[in-house]
Amino acid sequence: MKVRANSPQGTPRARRPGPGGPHTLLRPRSSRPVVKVTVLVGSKSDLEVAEKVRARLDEFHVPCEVHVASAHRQPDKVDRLVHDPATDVFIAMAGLSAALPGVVAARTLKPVIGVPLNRGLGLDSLLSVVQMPPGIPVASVGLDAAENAALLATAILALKYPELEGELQKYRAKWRDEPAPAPGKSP
Ligand code: RP5
Repeated sequence: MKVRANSPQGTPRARRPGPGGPHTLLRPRSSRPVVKVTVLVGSKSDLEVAEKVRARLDEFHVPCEVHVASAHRQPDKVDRLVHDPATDVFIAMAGLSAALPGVVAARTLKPVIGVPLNRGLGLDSLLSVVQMPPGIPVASVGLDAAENAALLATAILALKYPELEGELQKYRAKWRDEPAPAPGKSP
């Protein structure tokens, strides 16, 4: 079967938004939201960073769900969430030994963005996420880097939903006029 460029699983490339306004294709048709990005965090104590991801994705009108699901303490829950067919991109964040991004990546072929959280040494979670063994990749961003995780997820989604390119362009244009914040801080 011939697969068109930018058409995952051979589905036709998403059209530009119609009269319904921006991101028609990202809007749910039924009452149940269509999830595009699923964020998993290892603990309730990680929710603050996850909410920053949600806030950025909300600005881009990208549907997002956040779940607490520890790789060590709730492996069955992680498994259930990873097999949700509505998710296009996963963002997994955890501190300390931070197994969650790798565990999610081991169970799906979809892109997984890992966010190491600055909880113990900092280096512990960073290396746990970055140093994945060959064959099971995780796209790691920096410590607590919620903003970059959301932007990377949006860039991946833009391959399937081209209307998101406009959001990313607007975002970049804003950066040209504003000074960069300190590392790990959202603008
Ligand atoms: C990790 O251990 C979590 O991701 C969290 O960052 C850290 C501490 O967890 P709690 O003791 O707050 O549950 O698994």
